[in-house]
Amino acid sequence: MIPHNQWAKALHQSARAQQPRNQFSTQHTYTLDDAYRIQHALIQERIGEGHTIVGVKMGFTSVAKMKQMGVEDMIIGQLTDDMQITSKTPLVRSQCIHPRAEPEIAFRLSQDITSPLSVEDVLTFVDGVASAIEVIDSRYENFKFSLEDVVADNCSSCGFALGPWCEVPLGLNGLDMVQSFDNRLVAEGTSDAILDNPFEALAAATRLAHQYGLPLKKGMIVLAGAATAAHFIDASENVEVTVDGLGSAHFEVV
Ligand code: OOG
Ligand code: MG
Repeated sequence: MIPHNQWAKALHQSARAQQPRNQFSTQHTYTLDDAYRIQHALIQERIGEGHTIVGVKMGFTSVAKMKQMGVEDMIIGQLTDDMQITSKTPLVRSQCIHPRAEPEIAFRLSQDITSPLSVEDVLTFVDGVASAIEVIDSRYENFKFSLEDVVADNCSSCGFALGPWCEVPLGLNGLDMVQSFDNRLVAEGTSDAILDNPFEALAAATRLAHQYGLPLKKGMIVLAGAATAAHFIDASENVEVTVDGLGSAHFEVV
């Protein structure tokens, strides 16, 4: 028997104490279903602290990310309100273990989604698109994990910043996505890297959310997954992501 709640508490504690821990998979065999149960229990720890679920994030929707992390399946994690990084709530480096930033695209849901949707249908469930930055901060030593380990750890999620909400275009293909640290270019890619079409990532999110019981409610945010490999954030950096036609998301590291 896998002690789901105990492992969730251990991961939560690692995040709160900035103490990386061993992977579970090196000592135990557990399934993807177990991993999502641990993730749910981990989110309950955050809810117990007074936070609320504000959306989901997709992971490994680009070849660049799969290659960087050596993991080959799409995954889904959950976003809570305290993860949002704004000009008033910058990223506090000392509250992270080994944070990395990656360029993403965010969707805002215009209505509840209760069943898996096709890429054609998903368009009518979105009322905003934005450039985004995701901050990931694995709770495992050396940022190394199995597919089950990373799912249990809520897909490494730590924070996210959004650019201005834009009207939903009919297509999101061929958009340049660039990430810079203190105006220094660190990553460059295109929106096509995200499953050939970021709307595909949104459709995949509806499938995985349905399969693993994650809520998708009106007003929630869906992060489509990174278009490039992620980059380590050092001290005192200004992180910015610009997506062609969608403007920029940025935040400060303090
Ligand atoms: C896991 C999270 C992957 C993405 O955008 O592909 C992810 C990790 O790389 O630690 O967020
Ligand atoms: Mg990501």
